[in-house]
Amino acid sequence: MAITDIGYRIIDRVDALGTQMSDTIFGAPIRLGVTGLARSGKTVFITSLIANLLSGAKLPQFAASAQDRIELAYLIPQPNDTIARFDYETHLAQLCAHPPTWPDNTKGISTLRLTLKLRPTGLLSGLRGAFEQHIDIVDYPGEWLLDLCLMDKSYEEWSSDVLHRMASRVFGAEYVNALTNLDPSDPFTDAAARSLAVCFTDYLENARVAGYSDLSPGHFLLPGDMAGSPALTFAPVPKPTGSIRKTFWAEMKRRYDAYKTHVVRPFFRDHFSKIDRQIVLVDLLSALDNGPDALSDLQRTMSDVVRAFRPGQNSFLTRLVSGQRVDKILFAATKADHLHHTQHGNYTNIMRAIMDDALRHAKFRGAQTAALSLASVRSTTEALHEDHPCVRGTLLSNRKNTLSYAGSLPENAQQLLRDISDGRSNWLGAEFTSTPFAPPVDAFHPDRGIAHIRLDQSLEFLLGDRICSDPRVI
Ligand SMILES: Nc1nc2c(ncn2[C@@H]2O[C@H](COP(=O)(O)OP(=O)(O)O)[C@@H](O)[C@H]2O)c(=O)[nH]1
Ligand SMILES: [Mg+2]
Repeated sequence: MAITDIGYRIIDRVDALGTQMSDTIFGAPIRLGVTGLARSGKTVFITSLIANLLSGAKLPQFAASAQDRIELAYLIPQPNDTIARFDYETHLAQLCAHPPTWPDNTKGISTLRLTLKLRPTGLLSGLRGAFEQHIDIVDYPGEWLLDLCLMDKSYEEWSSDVLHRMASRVFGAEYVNALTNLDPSDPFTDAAARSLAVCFTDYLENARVAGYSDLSPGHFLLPGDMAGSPALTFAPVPKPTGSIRKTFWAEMKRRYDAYKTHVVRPFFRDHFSKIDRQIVLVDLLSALDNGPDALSDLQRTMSDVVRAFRPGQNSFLTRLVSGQRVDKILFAATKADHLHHTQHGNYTNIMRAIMDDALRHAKFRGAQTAALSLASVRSTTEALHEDHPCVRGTLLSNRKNTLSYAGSLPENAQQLLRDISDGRSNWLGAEFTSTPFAPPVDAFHPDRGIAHIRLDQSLEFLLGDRICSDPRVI
């Protein structure tokens, strides 16, 4: 069945139910944030979530589905006119192509409104028709959350921190060299600003490739629709000693402040502060594969990410989200289909240990949190090879069907944390690999949706209570 046919089929089903809709009661919309660093699996997660709900697939761990309470799921126009629509149809078409491909990289924020028509429960179930629950899904880069730390930092402090970290990184040499050719007390020129900003963006890209996660300003690598604007054309420069009036440095400072005012603040005010439920996706297996340094960096970044969910720690955020707060946060290690199910428990334990540490550092209280491991699109099958629990799938690199063993994840995650604190460059007595798999052929079935691992359990944690209680009438 073509994707467009699926769309029409859903519209037909909505039309058929149209007459019963008139007495529908609406629950308050649930705003579900989906975030994570680049390549953590946000686009694939949202695509699979929508495909599974629209197709009416059975989701045994999602009570509303297991109890057959979802009469219908459909997409309607989003209420927010100012952000891109999540391009569900194109992403699904890519997964369904022959050969199937993963969705293209996305570089900004997008949203989609999914509506569930639900059969009521409890005392009212015999008296009342179905009610509608809107779910506004908001996909945004986790890197943007890291910009929160800029709100309390002056340009001078930020520049000095960045230049200090850069000095110890080999790939920082090019930027350091570019700075030696520049006198910050010279008058400002646009050409110099642009070339320095490009050089600084290259540095951030190299830092990302090397596995570092301190990549703010978050919009440099993921600019959304602000690419090329002056607010995104600045870079760290040391303060000149003399007067700063009309200097290159002064204009860089002005642009840094403009970035905070016109880029960071609107994101937190217009989008982030409105979220009530949040899933944070983490490509934990890649970090394990890259070694103790990468896992330690991920752990530090996660501490910075969760700070955004604890408004009390930041005066700017406290003012924005007074009264409104995220009340459930799920931390999910993605791509669990790279591992045999016997390892999933250990994978989840590592996710939990990383977050325990991050939450403790943020002195986090308030929202209910949980950790699990999931695969949005299951791309492998399980196999045993010489007593090793393996998975089999098509490698993304050469499209060959291959047996893969990701390594044996330790039962006790503290062992990994010890390797980090001992400053080891490799894991002690362990090795992990996370070779990327291609999506499976015919990943999507019009009635059965997309095979996944624990996507339904994630939905139950994130939405279950709001969907199973009677709606708050608005
Ligand atoms: N095997 C497997 N790979 C996945 C899964 N989800 C994401 N990936 C891989 O991770 C890449 C990045 O996913 P994407 O959703 O685009 O990440 P985003 O940048 O956070 O939106 C994809 O291109 C896939 O290679 C999954 O459930 N299983
Ligand atoms: Mg994406």
